[in-house]
Amino acid sequence: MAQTNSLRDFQMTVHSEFIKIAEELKPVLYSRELSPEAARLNGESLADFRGQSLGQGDALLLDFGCHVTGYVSFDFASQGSPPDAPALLEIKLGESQAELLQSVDSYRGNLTASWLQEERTHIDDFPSRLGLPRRYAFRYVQIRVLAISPKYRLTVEGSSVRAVSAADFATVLPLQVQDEELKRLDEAGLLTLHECMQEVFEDGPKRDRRMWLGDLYLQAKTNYAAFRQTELVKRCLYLFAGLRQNEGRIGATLFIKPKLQVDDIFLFDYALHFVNTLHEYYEETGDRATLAELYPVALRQIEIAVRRMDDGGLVQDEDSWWCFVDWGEGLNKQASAQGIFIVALRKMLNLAEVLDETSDEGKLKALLEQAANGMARLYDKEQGLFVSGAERQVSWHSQIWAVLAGLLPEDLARKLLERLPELPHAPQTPFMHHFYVEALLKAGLRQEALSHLKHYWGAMLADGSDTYGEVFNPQNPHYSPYDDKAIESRCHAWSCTPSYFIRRYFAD
Ligand code: RAM
Repeated sequence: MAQTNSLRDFQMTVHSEFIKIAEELKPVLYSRELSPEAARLNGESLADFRGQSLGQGDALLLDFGCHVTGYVSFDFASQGSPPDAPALLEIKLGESQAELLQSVDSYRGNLTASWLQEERTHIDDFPSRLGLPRRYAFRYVQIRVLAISPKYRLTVEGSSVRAVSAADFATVLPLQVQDEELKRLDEAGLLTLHECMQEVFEDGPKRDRRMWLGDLYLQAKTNYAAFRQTELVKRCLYLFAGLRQNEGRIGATLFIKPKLQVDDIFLFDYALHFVNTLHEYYEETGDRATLAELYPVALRQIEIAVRRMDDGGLVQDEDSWWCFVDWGEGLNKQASAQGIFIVALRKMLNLAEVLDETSDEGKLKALLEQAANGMARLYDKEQGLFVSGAERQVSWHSQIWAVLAGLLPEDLARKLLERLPELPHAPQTPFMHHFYVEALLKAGLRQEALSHLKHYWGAMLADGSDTYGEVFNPQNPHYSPYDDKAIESRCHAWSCTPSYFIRRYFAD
C-alpha cells in the first residue's frame, strides 16, 4: 500500500506562546532504585549472582522482577590472574525473555533493528562500574561474555536500575474492588501507564519513546482515573498545539528530544483525537482558560477533516494510510473514519456550546447532520451491517465505530456488536479493543464489556507479563505489523485502559 501519510512539502510552524506554557509544565521525574530479584547462569537458577564467575560464552540472566524504565548499571570484578586483555560483553535488555532470543544480526522485521535493546561493550579495567547511558525499558538483562582471556574470569558484583517516571505510585487514587482478577488487571494497567509517563506521555518506553495522539487520548483517560496528573495532559495538549504542520494541522506524533519537533506524519483520526482529548480534559478539569486558548486549534482540525467529506456527507476513501484506526492487513478505514469524525464533531459542538460560540454551533450542527447522512449511506440493509470503501468491506471496526457514532437505536447497536465474532478483520491492537469495550458499554452490554476486559487483557498477562503490549490478537498471536514480535513494545500506552474501565465502570 502506498505510504502517503507523510505530508508533501511539510513545514513546521512553532507557536512559541504555547510551547512556553508546555515547558513550564515539564514534570519532575521520580526515581527509585531497584536490584535484580532472581538470576540464572547458563539457564541454572542462582541463589545469588554476586561473585559467580563467567568465562568465554557464559550468559548471566538478571530478572528485576517487574517492568522498569530507567538507567541500569553493573559492577564488574575479576577472578584469577591479573586481566591481560579486555572482556567483550554483549548486554541485551528485554521486556520479555523471548525478546532476548532475537538479535540485531538475525532480525528481519520491517522496523529498524536499532530499536532492539542490545549493546556490545568492552570492559578494560577491573574492578569497574559500567552505567549504560541510554534509558532502557525491561525486566530482564542478559550479559554474555563474547570474548575473554583464559587467564581470568569475570564476576558481576552488583547491578541496579534507577527507574524513572513522572508518575508516583504513592499518589494513585484508591480503588475499591473485591474481584481479584480485576485488581490484577488494574495493576497491570497502572504499571503500563506509569512506565509511559515520562517528560510527556510516551507511546512506549522501549519504542517509539515519543508522543502519539491516539495513545495520548487513551492515556489521558486512564490518568484521570488513576494518577490524575492533569497538568501533564495539559502540557501535551499545548505541545501538539504549539508544533503544527502545514495549514494548522496537528501532526500524529511529536519528537521531544533532542529538540521539540512535529513529525511529517498526518493521520485523519489522530488529528481528530486532539478534539476528543481537549474535550475530556475540559470535562475533567473545568479549565476554561485552556479550553478557550486551544479551541481554535481543535476547530481547525474539524475544518481540515471536513474537506474530505463529499456532498453526501461521506468521508472519501483513499488508497493510503491516511487514517490509522488499527493495524491489520487490508483493513478499509472509511466507515471507521466516518464514525470517528462524527464523534469528534459532537464533542466539538459541545465545546462550542460551553464557550458560547453560537455561529460555530450552527455550522457544527449542520455538519453533524450531513455526516450522519453519510454514515447512513454505509449501512447495507441486506446484510444488516455497515460496509466500508469501494469494495464494501465488512469489518469489526466499521460496526464498532458506527455504534460509537451514537446514531443507532440501542437494539441495532446490540445486534451489530453481537454479530462481530462472525465477521472478518478482527482488531489487532488493544487500541481498537478499547473502542470495542466502549461500544459494548454504549450499547448497554455491561457484562460483555467486563468479560472482554478479563479475557482479552487477561490473556496478555497469562505468560507472566505485568504490563500490556502493543499488539495482540488472540486468534493470531504471531501476527506483528512489524513482521517480528521482538520489536513490538510489551508495555504500550494505548493498552493501559483496563484501569480506566475498571475504575470508572466496575469499581464496587
Ligand atoms: C506505532 C505505535 C504508536 C501508534 C502508531 C500509529 O508507531 O504503536 O503507539 O500510535 O503506530
